[in-house]
Amino acid sequence: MQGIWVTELQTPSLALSCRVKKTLHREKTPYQELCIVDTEAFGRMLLLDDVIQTTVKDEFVYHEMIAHVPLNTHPHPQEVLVIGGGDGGAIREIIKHASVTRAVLVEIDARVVAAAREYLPEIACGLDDARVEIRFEDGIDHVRRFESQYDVIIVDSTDPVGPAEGLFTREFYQNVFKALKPDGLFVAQTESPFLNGEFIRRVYYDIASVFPIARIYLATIPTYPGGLWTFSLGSKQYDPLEVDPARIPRIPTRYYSPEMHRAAFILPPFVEEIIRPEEERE
Ligand code: SPD
Repeated sequence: MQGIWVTELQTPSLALSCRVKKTLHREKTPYQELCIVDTEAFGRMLLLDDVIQTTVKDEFVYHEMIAHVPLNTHPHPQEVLVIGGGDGGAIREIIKHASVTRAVLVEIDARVVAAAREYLPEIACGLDDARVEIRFEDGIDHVRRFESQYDVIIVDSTDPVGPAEGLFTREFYQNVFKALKPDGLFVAQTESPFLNGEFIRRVYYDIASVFPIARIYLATIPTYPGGLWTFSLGSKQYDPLEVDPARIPRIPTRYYSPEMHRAAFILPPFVEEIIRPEEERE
């Protein structure tokens, strides 16, 4: 192999490597190692602690699916909270919704936002919208402090290791429930069904123990481990499966559509198996 390559060790025996055209930025923040490289295959790429977070070429899939599925499940989302998501991609999608009056971004690491503004402007471009408030604080503490505040909460976190671990606990979901209005809902990124089946099962049942409606949906994200990614949704009232496609506003997107909204919840049998109740398992 020639030249410089960036490698994410996705498991101890599996890696994804991309040839690097240029390293644009590297720093150790108070929270993590932050790196932005320009790759031949996926364009500019943000890595945190050597884990790919987003790339200019495939970020639209993740950001559209983490934002529009919950926002179009709620009939009139106004106040939206994003936990993590310092690159701004989820915010860019949220502010496409005319009903949204306030989008709060709670990101623990100010350096992620600064680097995204400088090197990933096509992703961070919504951060200066007048409806957006950015707070550099811990998302776990933030939801503890609020009651009946948000219509939608989006957990756009790193993998469930280190500081993000607390975003995948039953206690956190109970605080998210409390911070949501009586008809609110939340979604979180929840890893690869090929590599993290037991984790997805545990999260699904924790969400189902707190919210009356729990669902899982999928999207194809080539730079994430396994290439197929899950999102887990907990809702107090609205079921994403009951959304009328005719009611979904046509907003400019490249992966999400009213048809994809429904299709994303159709799970292949091996993913159904991950969340099948214990007594129905073979
Ligand atoms: N394996 C990496 C998962 C990262 C998910 N969050 C990415 C943040 C993009 N806004």
